[in-house]
Amino acid sequence: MTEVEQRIGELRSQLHEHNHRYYILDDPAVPDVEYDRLLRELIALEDQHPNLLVADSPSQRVGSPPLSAFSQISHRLPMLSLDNAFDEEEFAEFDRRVRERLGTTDEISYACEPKLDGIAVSIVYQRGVMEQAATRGDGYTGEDITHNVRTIGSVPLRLVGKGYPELLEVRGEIYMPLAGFEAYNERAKESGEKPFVNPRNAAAGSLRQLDSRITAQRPLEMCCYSVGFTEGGTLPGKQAAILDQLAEWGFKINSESAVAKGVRRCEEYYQQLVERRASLPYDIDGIVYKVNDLDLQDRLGFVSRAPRWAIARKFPAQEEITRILDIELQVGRTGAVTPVARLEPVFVGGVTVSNATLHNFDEIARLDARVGDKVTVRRAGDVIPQVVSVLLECRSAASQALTPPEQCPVCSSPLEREAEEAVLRCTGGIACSAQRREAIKHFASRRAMDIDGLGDKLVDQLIDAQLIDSVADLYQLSLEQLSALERMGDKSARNLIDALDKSRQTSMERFLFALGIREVGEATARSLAQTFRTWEALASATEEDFRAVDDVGPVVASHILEFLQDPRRMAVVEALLAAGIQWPVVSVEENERPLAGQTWVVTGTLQSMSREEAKEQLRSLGAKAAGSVSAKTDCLLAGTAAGSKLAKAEKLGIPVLDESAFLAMLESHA
Ligand code: 9MJ
Repeated sequence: MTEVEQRIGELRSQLHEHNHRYYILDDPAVPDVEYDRLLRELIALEDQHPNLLVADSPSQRVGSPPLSAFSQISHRLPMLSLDNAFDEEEFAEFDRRVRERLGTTDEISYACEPKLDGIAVSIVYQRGVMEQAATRGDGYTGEDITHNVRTIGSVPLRLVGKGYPELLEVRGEIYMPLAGFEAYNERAKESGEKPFVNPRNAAAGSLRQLDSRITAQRPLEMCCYSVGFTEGGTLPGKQAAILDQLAEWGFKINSESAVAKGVRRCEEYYQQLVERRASLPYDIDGIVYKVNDLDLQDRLGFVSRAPRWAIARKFPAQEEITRILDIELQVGRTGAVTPVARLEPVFVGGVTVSNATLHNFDEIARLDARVGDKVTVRRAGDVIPQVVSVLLECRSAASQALTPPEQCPVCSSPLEREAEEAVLRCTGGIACSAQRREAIKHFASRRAMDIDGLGDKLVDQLIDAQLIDSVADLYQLSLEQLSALERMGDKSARNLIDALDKSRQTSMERFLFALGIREVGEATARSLAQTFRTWEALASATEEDFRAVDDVGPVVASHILEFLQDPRRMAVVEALLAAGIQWPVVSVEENERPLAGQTWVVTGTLQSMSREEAKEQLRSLGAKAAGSVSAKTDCLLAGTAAGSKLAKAEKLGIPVLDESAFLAMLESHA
């Protein structure tokens, strides 16, 4: 072997390993720059020695010159579709048929898997090397998308471990995770390209490229859920064990998969996943239940195009068609004018939706949305409903495009549009009653001053009754004024006064966040509070002082200064401080705090406090509270019913604390 051959071999095996750790284990061993350096070295060597290039080289992930057309591939075993169950009763019916066919009254064990909403593919490995990938097509013949699938990081080009069959066909779903989808669309909109309507279309469009260098730029993932044709080897006899085996060979499998015995347990699995659907990092459109035992699967067999041993329990649709009745303009806390579509009510994503945001006037122009149009509305999880597209073919000839306004619809101040920004903004500031109204709602909200019982409706009621006009007026409210309000009993009035009282004792970061200074979110408020500690110190700081604070750039600094130089806003702050709002001034230096430099993750249900309160406690001890477990996590605080985060922490060997140990730790630092 020449020196070059040897070096190429080393680089390939290092890159395969790094890739597996990054995409499958979520535990990268080297920083991205090091990976890129190794990859560049490999590509350079292969360019100089084209005779040494092989199809499973990690260099092939960057894509290859375009094909002229897709060729067809016949599946060795047909790729079946799934029957659907739309409610619990239909699933129970399916389970009855399964048991009847098997002649048993015993409860059946089902492998339960989230049903990813992507593109089904088949990938063939010969002696552990990826050889061919195809779409499902009509189930018998699909399109050859090998060149594109090779670019997907979570698809192993070469299997790891041992014992895989000589010929192995795996099946799974290629999808675009939500974060990647949103980032892609953001960039597409900025550069004037057409964004994708949903993650599924994004995955389909990305795989339909003849030029795999384009696919390589798209944030796609592949998750395996079954084995198709095999030759020369044996596989476990249970679906769940097959998934574990696939993971050992280097495939990504879904960490939410579980086995449930009997209809009731399957329904519990459904309920907990429906509840968590919105917080998953990818779109799912249901759950696939598969009879776990492969011998039983064989006995059940197939009917026409679908197996008798599996069924897809569908979630409520996340997209529906309805009509725009009107387009109204809302003025937000920072003056941003948001066009909102009033819709003919429609049931979507599990709720009735009658409003959807249109974001801004650029978005209206891009969609070409008009009053009277038929539109597709999407509501995925907790996100606010969106208008995703207009059915132009249904448009009436009389419809008219909307022209952006020049004045605030509430206070008539001129609207302005900042460079690089899509939003129109009311220049009225605190003089605009809409901005004041939203500012009060924000001030009272849970993450801000956390004034218990003071929700949006009550703020509206207080403003409409002319009892308050700015946040400072909240602390002048009397029991008599409140008790006199409609739908407000003496007890509720008392509770609100108590809640207001309680909110006077706060933290500087909550107060700063509550003021609603543009671009000052919770993290920035925290940094500002840690730096300045008192209002006086902050109010007398210079632009330079602000720029020296963590995550404060020139834009944020200018917004803070603008706030401090606005006499009306400063009068409100003075009134709030005079009303008794105060916080303890922490004296411990940042890096002297007991958990300084550590990153913690909180998961599961805690009995003695909310997760948010636990995070606040951790931050007060100097730790950072992160949202997900990674190799960088120092400790996981796990309450009851902790799920995938706990599993991941255990896999990565990260220390886990239960609630009582956590309380003991807090006690020791008190
Ligand atoms: C998806 N889409 O996630 C199946 N699927 O099994 C899972 N699809 C399937 N399994 C047999 N997890 C046919 C389709």
